[in-house]
Amino acid sequence: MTPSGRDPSPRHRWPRWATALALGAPLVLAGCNAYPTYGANRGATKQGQDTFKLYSGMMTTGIIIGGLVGLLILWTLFRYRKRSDEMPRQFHENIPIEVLYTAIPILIVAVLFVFTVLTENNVDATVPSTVTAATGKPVVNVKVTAFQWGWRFDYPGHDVAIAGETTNGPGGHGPQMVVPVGETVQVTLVSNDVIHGFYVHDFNFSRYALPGVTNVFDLNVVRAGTYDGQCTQICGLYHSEMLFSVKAVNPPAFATWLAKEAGTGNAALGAGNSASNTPPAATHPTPAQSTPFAPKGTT
Ligand SMILES: [Cu+2]
Repeated sequence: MTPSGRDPSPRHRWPRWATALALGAPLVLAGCNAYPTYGANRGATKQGQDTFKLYSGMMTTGIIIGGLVGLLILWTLFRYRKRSDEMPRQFHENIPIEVLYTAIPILIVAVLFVFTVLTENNVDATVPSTVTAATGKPVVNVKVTAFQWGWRFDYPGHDVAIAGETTNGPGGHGPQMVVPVGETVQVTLVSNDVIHGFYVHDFNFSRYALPGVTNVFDLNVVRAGTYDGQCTQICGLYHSEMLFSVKAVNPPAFATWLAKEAGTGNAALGAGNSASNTPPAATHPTPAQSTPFAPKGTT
């Protein structure tokens, strides 16, 4: 054995279990679909699940790389710690290592970039609204109009509209948009006045509602349930109360609901809702509409 007791070959320095972990962990994670959440929502829509997988994958990659870098730093600290007053070998550069530590980060960023673009394309993809006849897969169209301070959900061709302001509506959570599970819901998002944001936490999804701009996106809800949504752009006095919810039900229940609403001409959401087939009277609350929004404790 040499005086230092070290084997100069680096091949034996990398424990086999570490190699197996570094190479095997991503494969295992990808294979058994066990994406760790890291506190994020798994997504109640196909699009939201795609976003979640990207987030989870990015976090896992970051943790593995961060851990690897930490281990390498520790290893370097111990491996090359000062052992004597003898001057260590002096040299200027190590071209292979420099090429390696430039190429590897570029490769990592490139891979993450590709996954990001693919996910964005999946989330932004919209099926043509004529797809119904072609594939037999229904597309439910909902026109969502944001206004100060509420939401209006129109179901074109069905004579159904739901409009509500701030915290009225089911559970004090604004107007409710009803959609079927397992079908493509195509949302056409517009704003009547200022910039608003259509955001549903459980969908991992947010999109601007811009005056003069029409944003179209698809939602494929995969789990029945009621999901809270809210405006995410500060849009005036009652922005914080500009709530809504999305109720996802099975297709037969949705068809029944749609027929019932079309039959009555009103969206029966319970007392306190300004729900009708006529557009909101004004972009801004009328004096009568404003009453419930009077600042608390001033009456
Ligand atoms: Cu808003």
